[in-house]
Amino acid sequence: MEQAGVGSQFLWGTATSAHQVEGNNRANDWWDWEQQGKLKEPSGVACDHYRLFREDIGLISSLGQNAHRFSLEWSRFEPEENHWNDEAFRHYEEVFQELSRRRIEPVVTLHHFTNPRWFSEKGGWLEPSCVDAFNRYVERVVRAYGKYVRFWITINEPLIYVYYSFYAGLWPPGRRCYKDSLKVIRFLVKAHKHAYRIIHDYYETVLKKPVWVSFANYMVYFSPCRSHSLFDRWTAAWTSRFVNEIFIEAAIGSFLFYPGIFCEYLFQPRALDYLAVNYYSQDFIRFRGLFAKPSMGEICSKDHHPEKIGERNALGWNIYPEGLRDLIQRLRRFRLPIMVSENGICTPDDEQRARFIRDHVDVLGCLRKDGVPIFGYFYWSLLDNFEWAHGFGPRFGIVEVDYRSQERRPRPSSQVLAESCRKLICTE
Ligand code: IFM
Repeated sequence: MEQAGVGSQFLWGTATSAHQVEGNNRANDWWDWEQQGKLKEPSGVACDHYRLFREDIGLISSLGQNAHRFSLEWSRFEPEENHWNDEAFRHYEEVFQELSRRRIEPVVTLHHFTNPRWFSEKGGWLEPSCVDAFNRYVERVVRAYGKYVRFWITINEPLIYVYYSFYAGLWPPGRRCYKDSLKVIRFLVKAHKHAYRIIHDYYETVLKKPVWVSFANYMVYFSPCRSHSLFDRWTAAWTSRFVNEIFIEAAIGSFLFYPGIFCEYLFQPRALDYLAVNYYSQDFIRFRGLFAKPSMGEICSKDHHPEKIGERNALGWNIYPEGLRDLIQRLRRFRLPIMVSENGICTPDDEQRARFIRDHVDVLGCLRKDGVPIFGYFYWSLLDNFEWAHGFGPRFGIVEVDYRSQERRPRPSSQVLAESCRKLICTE
């Protein structure tokens, strides 16, 4: 089955990001933040994946996966402004070669929450020069690795990044400012659009082969806290539109939704070739007041009726596979192929993980039968890893990591992932 122009093979596997698995990413802003004691534990050597990448790729291959999503660490390529590190270029070249030797399709993220220290010290994503700085790096790595890559993800979860780093102040640079948050969203949209153009120009003029570019969109299924309340329902719908679709609308230039804030994107050329969806959970929304700041709704922390909530993961997020169905159905209006670029659960109970995978992949099976062009599924994550401010506590991996010995032990759910994805492919 040709999947809406992206090739015939359904891509499935696992996702990781550099800072969470590689270890010793000393030249980025997260490293500094950790050294300042802002978190309960620092990333340190993490999963030592920078050194153990061959074994880990071997593991991916032995688990039958045909694709792998990972990120390049900008601060390794450019540890000082305009100083490019050959060792980093050689390292990732070896990663791409190993993936290619094992016939594993790479899906490559260019920005996954971390920035080089020098970039942050210059003002980071609040400084207008950020767009050029980011795109200098994009240009270099696209030239270096374009021959290996068909699917790029420019920025991972832009709104999550903005929320934690510029609004809630929990991630570097620790800002708590609504205005700054809007400013950063603008720069991220701009950076994405420039990166999109750079990638397409290079593939069109030099590589002369097709390429697909997107960003990874974090999506939450928002339900009204009190289902009988019109206000809660309306607020949940509004929140969903803002959180789940604002960046997509900006990227495709159809921004009719927030005139005055982002109408500058209206009628700009489309800068999106597929939709990359990161989906984990459901949240309940309660109306606070029409003029409440920063928003008229808030996430309701109240306990809801157990039937309404179902299971939770180890961080207390509500698990709701049906939410994935609804969110993807809504995305159909964009008429773009869809990849689930992250979906996962942190839990000490691997049977719960197996159930989670089955339930979510089943939803994709039904959607595909309905003709929705879903062409990939990536479980988060290959390995247990550094879960940002939560440290190493939450275990997301289908492969268990012993952080003392760096031993890897595939969990039974890794087989469930393989079975579920194969079933999905076979029942076409
Ligand atoms: O670990 C993160 C990842 O970096 C981005 N998406 C959500 C994951 C789980 O919280």
